[in-house]
Amino acid sequence: MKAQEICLPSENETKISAPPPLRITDYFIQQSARVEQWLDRLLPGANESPTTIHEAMRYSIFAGGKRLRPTLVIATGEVFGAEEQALLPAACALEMIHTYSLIHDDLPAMDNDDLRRGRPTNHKVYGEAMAILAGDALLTQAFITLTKMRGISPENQIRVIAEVAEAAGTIRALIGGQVLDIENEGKPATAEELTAIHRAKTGALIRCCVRVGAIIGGASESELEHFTEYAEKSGLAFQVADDVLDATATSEELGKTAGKDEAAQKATYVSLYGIENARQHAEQLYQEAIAAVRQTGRATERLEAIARFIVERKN
Ligand code: GRG
Repeated sequence: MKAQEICLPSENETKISAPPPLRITDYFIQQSARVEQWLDRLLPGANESPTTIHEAMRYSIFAGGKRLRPTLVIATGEVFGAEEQALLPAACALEMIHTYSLIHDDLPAMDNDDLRRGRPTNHKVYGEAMAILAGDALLTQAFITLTKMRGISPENQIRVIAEVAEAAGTIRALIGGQVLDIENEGKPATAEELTAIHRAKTGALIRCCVRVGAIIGGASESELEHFTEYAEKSGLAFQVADDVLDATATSEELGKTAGKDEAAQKATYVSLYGIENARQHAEQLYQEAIAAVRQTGRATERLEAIARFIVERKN
């Protein structure tokens, strides 16, 4: 309900004050706790043999993190009143894939990083071989997890599995984006090339989260298009904000090494546009994202607040 539509109660009516709307940071805290409970149940226990791999998987997944991707699945599903028993396994599967990509991204053969989510990276603790396997195992566990969805039709479950597999793959997707990123290292990139890399490397998974939430909720094809546009704009805004943070925040604030882009002479939105223009670009993407989702006529305030969070976040 919009503010101007709220009717004041007459004097003899009992005043029942509505609970204040949940602040988006509180919503993230709530959903993170919920996701972590489910992750704990969905992952093999740390005492399960062979214990080293299960410890390594759990080390990175329970190291913190904003839980943006699972929160997007849940918030989108909630727009349609989707079932928890379907939404939460999907949300956890996407967090497992995201965490696998972070473990592999930090490896010496990739970004060679020592710090992630405020802790030593997986390979620093468990060694390179175990970190590779922990990433592989999280990716595999994600698909096991998707078979555990309940309260969803078999057709929609298969659609969800296909969406996730494609987003983690090579064509305009996670691995493909990483390949483009590696091949463009040390070369100047145009805005179009940079956008193509980020649409794939970062954007595909974010897009997938929103689409999966909408599919589980039973969105119509036209609704799915609007939600997809929201997700694509938000995904790019996420990456622009990430480039700004890499240039402006400290490693302590980020929980990962700051200033890496400039040190590696990487093409970023900041190197292309400068910090202020990059911020404005993120703001414009945010406006486009919320305009897209509002076209559904659904109650999308929470998704709009998440898009705002994406551009204003501090880590
Ligand atoms: C190596 C075969 C193989 C596949 C992996 C490494 C990889 C493919 C893709 C890289 C994906 C990647 C690391 C993209 C960067 C996206 C990004 C800015 C991630 C950080 O996300 P946040 O800020 O992290 O949401 P938290 O820790 O909060 O979850």
